[in-house]
Amino acid sequence: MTVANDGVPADEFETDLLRNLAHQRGTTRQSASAQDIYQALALTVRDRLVDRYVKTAATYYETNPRFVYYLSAEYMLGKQLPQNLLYSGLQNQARDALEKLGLDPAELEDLDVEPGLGNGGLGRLAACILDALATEDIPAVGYGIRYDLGIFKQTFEDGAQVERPDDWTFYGNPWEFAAPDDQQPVGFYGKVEDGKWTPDEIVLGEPSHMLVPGYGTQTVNLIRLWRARASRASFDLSRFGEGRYGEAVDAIVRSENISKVLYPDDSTELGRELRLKQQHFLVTCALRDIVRRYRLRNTGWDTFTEKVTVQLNDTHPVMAIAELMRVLLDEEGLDWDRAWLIVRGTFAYTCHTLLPEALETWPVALVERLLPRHMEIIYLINFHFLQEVEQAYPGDPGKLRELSIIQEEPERRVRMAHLAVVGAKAVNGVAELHSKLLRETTLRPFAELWPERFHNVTNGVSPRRFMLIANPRLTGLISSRLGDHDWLRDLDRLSDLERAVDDSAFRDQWREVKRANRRDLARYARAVTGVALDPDAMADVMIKRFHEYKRQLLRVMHVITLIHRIRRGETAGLVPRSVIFGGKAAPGYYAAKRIMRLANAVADVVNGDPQLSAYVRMAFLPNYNVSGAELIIPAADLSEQISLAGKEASGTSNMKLALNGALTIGTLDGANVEIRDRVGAGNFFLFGLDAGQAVALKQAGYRPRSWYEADWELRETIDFIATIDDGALREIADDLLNRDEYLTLADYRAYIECQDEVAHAWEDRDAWTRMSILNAARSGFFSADRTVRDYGREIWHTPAVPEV
Ligand code: GLG
Repeated sequence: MTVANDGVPADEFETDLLRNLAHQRGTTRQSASAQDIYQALALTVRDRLVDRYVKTAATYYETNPRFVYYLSAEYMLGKQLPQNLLYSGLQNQARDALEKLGLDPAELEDLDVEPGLGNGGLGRLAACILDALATEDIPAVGYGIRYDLGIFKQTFEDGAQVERPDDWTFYGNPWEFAAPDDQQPVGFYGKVEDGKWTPDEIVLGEPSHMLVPGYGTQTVNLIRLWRARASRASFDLSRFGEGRYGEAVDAIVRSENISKVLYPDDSTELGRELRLKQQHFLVTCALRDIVRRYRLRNTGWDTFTEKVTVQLNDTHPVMAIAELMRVLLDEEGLDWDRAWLIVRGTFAYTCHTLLPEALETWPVALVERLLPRHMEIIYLINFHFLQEVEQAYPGDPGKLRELSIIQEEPERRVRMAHLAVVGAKAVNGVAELHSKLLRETTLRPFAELWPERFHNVTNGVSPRRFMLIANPRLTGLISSRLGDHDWLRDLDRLSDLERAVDDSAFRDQWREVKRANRRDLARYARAVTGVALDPDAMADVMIKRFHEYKRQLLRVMHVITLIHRIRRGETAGLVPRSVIFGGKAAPGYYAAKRIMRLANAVADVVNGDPQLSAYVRMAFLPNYNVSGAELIIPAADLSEQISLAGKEASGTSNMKLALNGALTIGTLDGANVEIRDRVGAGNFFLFGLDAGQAVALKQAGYRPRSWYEADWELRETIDFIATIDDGALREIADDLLNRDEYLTLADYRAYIECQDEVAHAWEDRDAWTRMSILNAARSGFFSADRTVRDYGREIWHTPAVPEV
């Protein structure tokens, strides 16, 4: 497809490419490796974006706007090459130039490595938000950690997840600019005397930045990632001289471990300490950079909150509140009240969970040892805060205990979410239901104290990443219908597709696109798993992190139910399905990994038996990541969003799938609620308990075994799990019968019946296509552009700054 281009003729691009090959890679066309060509190509594209960045920076200097600084421990950026080619409008020139040189663009794209600097939804949301900020011309910088090893690579051995390191920069990363001369010192440990901190260990934070272009605009923003470096004196030459090579680099390794891996295993004391070190490292580097940038354009502290707003993506960067206080008090000499006013005017906090166990807390003893001055400051913040609580609720020690930043029992810990709410001007949840439940449950005492501080900003996704890049066929079809492709930055325009629903030729084309996408997916699935999917079967997709609350187990239980029905010959009403799973489990999360093993075992059963595979085939696609999402989502017909209601904050794959015309089968959880409201109840398969019913059932004393006893098909399903192997998977069945924390048994029957409805609906393919089109047409709201506009209006108050 064609998008606005920079008017660079192909031969000019070719000249630049060859020049980069010579000047940057020091090689010639004849002797260049594929990696050389890839790097030269990336640099040629990057050069064009730099030209735009220079103009954006000039505009920002001239207008001195308020900046949004987005602090996140995770970013799942996705491949940069296809995005930057599209955003710079260079893809045609690049393709022509490569073809002239006898090179295959697809092969080069394979060499582009996706920086997997995140775990799941939270990290990908951060990437979508940066994309939208630039597209909306909002001055912004994203801050994060440049982990040497990103999210592990997942493979399966005997059905079990195996993790391997992801050395994503092994051949170098052409998209980043390192700035070793801009290192920032970060202190740890040590002592505090008279309010002055002398750290024992200093690690250097070295920034590098990547460009974040907006789509259909000239704006290019930055993401700045920090890696830990040991100071120069860290190498122990005398030890080395004595042949003690390992010890000679001990200090270097210790310092540099801080940015070695994404989310180090925190099941050990040392792992937890490393994790807290990472958080402090990120916020110290980011704040130093933010203050430096502020001073480039302003003087004094009076205008700081007018020019700076910092969004904290979950609790991971919340130590920034104590760190900015420290900078203002200890380095800048401000008094407490003034410093606090500035801090309170600077930060806003996004909460991404409802699970109380997911709200971070740190042992006071650990914080005291690692960051003694920060601990003092947190105590002081708490002291002032509890005075305010005492005024609001005189003589109510229960309130003090409930709200305090410090948890006393069973161990003294710092509650990071409490620190965040106390130190921020605004707090938001990520979907309507989530924000409501935050106010009513997880953060209720705060919402009662400061109702005005609480907001909702429903998540959104980048239509560029998940439609234009992921699904060029559907994007092309929509553009031909809407007359242009500007809808990619004005997603509400998708509503114009409603009129196309009655056009049978359009419906045929829509179906053909889906089929072609399923064919691509089948080819991929065959290559990586050996499973032959039928491109005409319904692509029934569940892609997300493996977590018990998301209930991948329920999905597998439906497949087991189908196995029994088919074997009994009850095939009336069944339709052929490709059941597709993608997702990783935290390496130490035993229960989630057990569910994966079950899924793989069930896949072997159905794929290995022709009687079964006539109706169900199952592929668990390994190493699900952004690139995997780009392949799976366009092919999907059915989107599985089946978490226990009240557990999923928002979900974002639900939005990506609906935008690409998948119908949702789901509970009233997270953003499912808003998706259903928008696409219409008739175009959404709803089942199961709602959040209130789930809580009530638990309170009434949930006995999963009685559900088992009352439903013979459920019994058959669970008995199958108990006997599928020689015992290990039996634990799943035992757990379901005795505990079933996420009410799987209670929702089983409703889910199975709903899946029967799905199958019935699929039989009328034309009616399904109508519903599919309506899902896309009515999902424009779920653009990340809308999300950042909501943040802008409700929280940041940042006007857009298009280039002057
Ligand atoms: C979370 C939640 C998801 C949410 C995502 C982005 O679990 O429901 O969609 O953040 O807000 N911790 C997460 O990944």
